Amino acid sequence: MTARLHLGAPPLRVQRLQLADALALAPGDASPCDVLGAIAYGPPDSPGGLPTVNASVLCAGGAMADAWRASEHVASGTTGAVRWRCDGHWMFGAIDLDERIEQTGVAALAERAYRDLFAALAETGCTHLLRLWNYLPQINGDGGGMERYRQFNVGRHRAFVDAGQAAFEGAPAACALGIHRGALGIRFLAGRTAPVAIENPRQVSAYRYPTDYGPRAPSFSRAALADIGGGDVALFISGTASIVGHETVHAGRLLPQVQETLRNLAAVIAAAEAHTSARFDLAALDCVVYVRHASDAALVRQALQEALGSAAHTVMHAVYLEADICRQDLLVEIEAHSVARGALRA
Ligand code: 3EB
Repeated sequence: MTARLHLGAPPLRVQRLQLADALALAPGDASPCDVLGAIAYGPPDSPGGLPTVNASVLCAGGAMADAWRASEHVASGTTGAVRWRCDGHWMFGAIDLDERIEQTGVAALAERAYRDLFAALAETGCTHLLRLWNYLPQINGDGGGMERYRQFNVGRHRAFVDAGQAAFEGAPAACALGIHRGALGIRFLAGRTAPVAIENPRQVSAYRYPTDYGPRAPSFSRAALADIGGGDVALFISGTASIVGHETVHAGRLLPQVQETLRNLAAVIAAAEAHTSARFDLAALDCVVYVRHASDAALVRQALQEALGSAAHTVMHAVYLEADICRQDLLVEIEAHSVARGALRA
C-alpha cells in the first residue's frame, strides 16, 4: 500500500456509541468512510452485519460499540482469515474462526489466526499492534488434557515467535475472555510505529508467568501507550483482574476482586504516566467490565460507583458483558482505553 503524504499520521479517533449509531457509520460501497472498524457489543445477529462480541450485554445502555476512525483514505482487504481496513497509517482487523468448520483444536486455531493476523500487518505496513481483543469459546473448558485457554496460549505464542513478533517485552496490550458459544473472535488495532509497552509493578509480567498457568505464558503487556496524532496520547489498558504477583487474590470473592482490580488499574495508569506528559484518570476511562456471573453486574456497578463517584465517566460509560475470565477463580475483569492531550516522553 502506498503511504500518503501527511505531516505525521492523521489522528486516530475512538468513539463509544450506541450500536445502532455505529452501524449508521458503517462503510457504504460508494461514499468514502473514515471508520476503520468497530468492536460491537450486542446480540449476534445485528442488522448491519457487523459481527459482534458474542456475549450478553448486561445493565442499562444495551448494545454498544467502540468505533475506531482515522482518515477517509481507507482501503479494505482480506488476508487469510483477517478482514481489515487501513488508511496507510492505522489499521483495524477482525477474525472470526469457527473450530467446528476449521476442524482443528484450539492451539492450531489460535496459531492460524495469529499467523494470518501477522501476514495482514505485513501486507498493510501497519506492523505494530496497539491492542488485541480475544474472545475464545469455552475458555475454561477442557481441550483434551489441557484447558482451552492454555492451548490458546500455546498456539498464540508459536505464531508470535514464528512471525518474529515480540512475545515478551514489548508484547501488545490485550484481553482474552471466554464466550459461551460461537467462533474464536479476534479484533485488533495496529499502526506504523511501536507503542510504549507498560507493565504493572504490582504484578509479574504475564509473559513471565510460571508454568503453573500453562506451558506457554500469555503474550501481552499490561498496557500500551501510543501517540495517536492531533496532540493526543492513547492509553490501552489490557484486561486487568485481581492478580498480585502472579497469583489470584480474593479467589471467588466478588467485591474484594473489584477493589484489587481498581488498585491494579491505578498502578498501570501511574506506570504509564512516567512515559508521557498526558494525564489519565481512573474515573475517566472507557472501560469494559466482564463478569463471570450475569447476576454480579449490578454489584460491580455499585462498587465502581462507590469507589469513583456516580458521575464518573468510568461509571457512566462502562459496558458490562457476561464472559468467562481466563482463570476459574476470577469473577471479574476490567479493560479500558482513554485518550488525553499530551506527548510521549523520549
Ligand atoms: C491476567 O492478568 C488476566 O491472554 O491475552 C488479561 C489480559 C488476561 C490478556 C491474554 C489474559 C490476557 O493474567 C488474564
